[in-house]
Amino acid sequence: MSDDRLTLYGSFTSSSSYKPMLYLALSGLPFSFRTVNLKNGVQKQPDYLAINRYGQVPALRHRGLTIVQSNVVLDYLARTTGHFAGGTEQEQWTAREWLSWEADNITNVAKVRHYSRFRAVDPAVMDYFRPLAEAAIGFVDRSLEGREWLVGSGPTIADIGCWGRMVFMAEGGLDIARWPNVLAWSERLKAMPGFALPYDLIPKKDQEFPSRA
Ligand SMILES: N[C@@H](CCC(=O)N[C@@H](CS)C(=O)NCC(=O)O)C(=O)O
Repeated sequence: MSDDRLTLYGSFTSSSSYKPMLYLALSGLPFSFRTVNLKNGVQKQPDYLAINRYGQVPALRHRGLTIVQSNVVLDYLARTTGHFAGGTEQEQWTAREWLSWEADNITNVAKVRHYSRFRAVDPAVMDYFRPLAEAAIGFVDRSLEGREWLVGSGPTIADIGCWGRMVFMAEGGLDIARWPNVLAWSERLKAMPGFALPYDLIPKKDQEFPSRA
């Protein structure tokens, strides 16, 4: 396989994997998908740890480079393939700023979903994380007041990163209808060519994705 071809490692249940998958789907770029079975612990096995020392998905390989951490992968893809980077230099920095913010905050949405779906925790743990998740979604909702996208006048990696990590919110009992601006923004994303939700987009097996020209 050519070194120039993008290869993404991920899992179909993972919001972190969904973020770069969605980027690639919206960009229509060709890429190879390699599934990492989280249930079987493949992410902690030596072969995969050699790719991602944190033992997590996603990971991207391209031109001899290995890029991990979903937001760094988004930044890398925007820089190298030129989509969704933001128009002005200020917008490009603001988009990256959102990614850093989301890693601190929207991650609470992913935690609430994780504890609801995959691992039962003491109710006190949920009592701690749920308000943090709601506050993060609320912040995005207020930021979208009177605007279509988080940064500038078009979609950027900020939208893909923030939406991508909150996409499973309903599995955590967080009803998107409570946040009308977030709901409208999600509908705008859904209207973009190539858009799909995670269970429709991320395969359970290795797959080659052709260019969507
Ligand atoms: N900060 C990381 C988080 C990655 C992450 O939490 N990945 C999860 C799936 S969404 C994972 O691999 N979990 C399996 C594990 O930790 O063993 C990123 O954004 O890439």
